[in-house]
Amino acid sequence: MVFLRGVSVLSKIRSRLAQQSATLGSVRWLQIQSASDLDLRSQLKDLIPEQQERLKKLKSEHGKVELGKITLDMVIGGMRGMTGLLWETSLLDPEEGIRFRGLSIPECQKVLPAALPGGQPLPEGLLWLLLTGKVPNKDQVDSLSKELQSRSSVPEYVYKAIDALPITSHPMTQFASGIMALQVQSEFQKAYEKGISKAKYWEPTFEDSLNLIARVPVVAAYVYRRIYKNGQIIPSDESLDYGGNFSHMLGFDDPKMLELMRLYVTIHSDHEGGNVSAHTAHLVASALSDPYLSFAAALNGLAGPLHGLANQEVLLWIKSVVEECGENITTEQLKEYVWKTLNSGKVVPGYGHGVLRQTDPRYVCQRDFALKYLPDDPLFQLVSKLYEVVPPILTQLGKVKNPWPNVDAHSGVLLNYFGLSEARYFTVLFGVSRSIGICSQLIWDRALGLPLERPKSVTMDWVESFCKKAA
Ligand code: NMX
Ligand code: MLT
Repeated sequence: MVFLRGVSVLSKIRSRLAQQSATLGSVRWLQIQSASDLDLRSQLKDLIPEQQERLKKLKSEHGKVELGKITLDMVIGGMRGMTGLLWETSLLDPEEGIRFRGLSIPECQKVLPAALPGGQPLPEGLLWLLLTGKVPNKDQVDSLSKELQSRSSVPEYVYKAIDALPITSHPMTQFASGIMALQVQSEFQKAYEKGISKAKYWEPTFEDSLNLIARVPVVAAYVYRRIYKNGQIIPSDESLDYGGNFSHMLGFDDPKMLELMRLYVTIHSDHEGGNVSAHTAHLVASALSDPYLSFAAALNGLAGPLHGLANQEVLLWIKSVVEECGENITTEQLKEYVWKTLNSGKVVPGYGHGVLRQTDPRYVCQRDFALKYLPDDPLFQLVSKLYEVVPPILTQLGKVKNPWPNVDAHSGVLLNYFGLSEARYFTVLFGVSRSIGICSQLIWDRALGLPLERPKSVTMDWVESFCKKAA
């Protein structure tokens, strides 16, 4: 029954999304562009002054408007529900999930250019959308694909830096170290050392960001092949798009896996600004650390099990269920297994969220993908069974604010089906995807002149005396 409730939640979300897509044409900024505007940088150059003016006006006209109340619960509760950041590229609604520049995932699947007719969106298209707020046409996306290809060369010392680590180091450690080594080529750092004016900060940030986005899949594929495929590196295929080529460099050429990678990168790219990785990047970049330094810091947050590492934890946990109880596990056995996990003081990975209060639409679109391409896969069936079993148990605990699955509950079984079965590697895929959202916003951070982030902290003594006075 709970599963049916889940399904009815899915269909509610779908019908709401369908309604919203009907109103798509009325979204003010949404424009399908003409084929002549192929240069992303010059598009941004045109957009920046108008957005700077917009922010200036907001500050001068509404700077003192209160956006909410700050309670002690918020201060000691991880700032949940506290509005504290400007993040232009996406916005998360607790009930309906993420919107990229106003577009939901199904809307992106509908309007963003694809590699195949009716196929999954190309991540380059999403990058264009996040940066400009405009839906690109196929020519623009192809041109951006080529531009990223042309920026994708990785210096030899990056591989050497990774090779200096034991092969047993966690893939995220190797990946983040590779990103730090890429920093040697930062254009922002060079420009700052030469004394660049504030008004131009966004330009080397743009260069670093595009270079970084272009190079992360190459570094990530190197880490994968180094650890799991005896260091046999697969060269890039320049005829392929960003997501397709990433899958190819990892060693997976099944056209369905290429489609999965395009979907995967698109949906993991951005999740507004408060999540640990995005917020970390924004904070570090606010000190004018360049995009490489900021993104490497973000990756270290993503590597935590309550954030991006949950995708690793989910597949390992699912495999431990199968190992202990077999693939044909009954609902009763599965319930017992979930309770065993909870009673040993662990969380059920892939369930719950800091903001979402419904099934994550990123879970929904991955489920749709599985229903289309791998409906009979035993691990997919187990994931579906978990959707039936876990939410009522978490609800029964009485403290979990969102008992529904998040993005990580589904990604592992899809990758595993196509042969990418090394769970410890999964968070690197999340990291590659997140470079797109984070770097897009970092360009806007510098274009809008956002300041150093420095919230106030207090001690318990301070709180006690404040509360005494307030009583
Ligand atoms: N299993 C068991 N307990 C849970 C779960 C879960 N899946 N989710 C929340 N809780 C507990 C949580 O640990 C806390 O317990 P306590 O008061 O004893 O510390 C209580 O419920 C209240 O937590 P919430 O307010 O519901 O959740 P919060 O916003 O603090 O945390 C997560 C959100 C995502 C960290 C939490 O739901 C979780 O640990 N989930 C499992 C890990 C996971 O899937 N993370 C991936 C999130 C998505 N991503 O990619 O980043
Ligand atoms: C994310 O994609 O960053 C996660 O869902 C976590 C979050 O939004 O807090």
